[in-house]
Amino acid sequence: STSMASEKEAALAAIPPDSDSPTIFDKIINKEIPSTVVYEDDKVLAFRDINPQAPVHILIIPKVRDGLTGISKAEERHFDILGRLLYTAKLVAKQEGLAEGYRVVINDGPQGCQSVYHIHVHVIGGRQLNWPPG
Ligand code: D5M
Repeated sequence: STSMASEKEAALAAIPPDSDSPTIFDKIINKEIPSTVVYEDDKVLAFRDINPQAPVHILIIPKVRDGLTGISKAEERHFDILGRLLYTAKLVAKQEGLAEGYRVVINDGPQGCQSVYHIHVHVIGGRQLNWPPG
């Protein structure tokens, strides 16, 4: 998709799955489809968003979803991975040279415009961002 409107349409069309339905991010993790990886360790993967909303737009995901389809499904067992995802946002932002600032976003559910039900942290920057978001 190529516009904010179509992102929203995709989000509204996406059916929130049960916690074991695979998503396209499994194929990215397994390198079955290509992505531009900018950071990887044993627990998380960071890659460029296919539909960037700014000069830098990176997604950070856990390699094992463990029921974390979205932030609304977080449980105490996810404390460590949630911390890693946010810490990786900082690492990636620094690596991308976003010294003047950036935004870290987690969309949740249809009204939050979530379209992929494998939790992901967006790091968006490289231009002046606006507030409030749409
Ligand atoms: O964000 C889901 C994001 O995932 C959205 O910005 C597009 C991105 N996306 C979808 N498929 C791909 C592939 N194959 N590579 C890279 N990025 C992708 P959400 O917060 O759920 O709206």
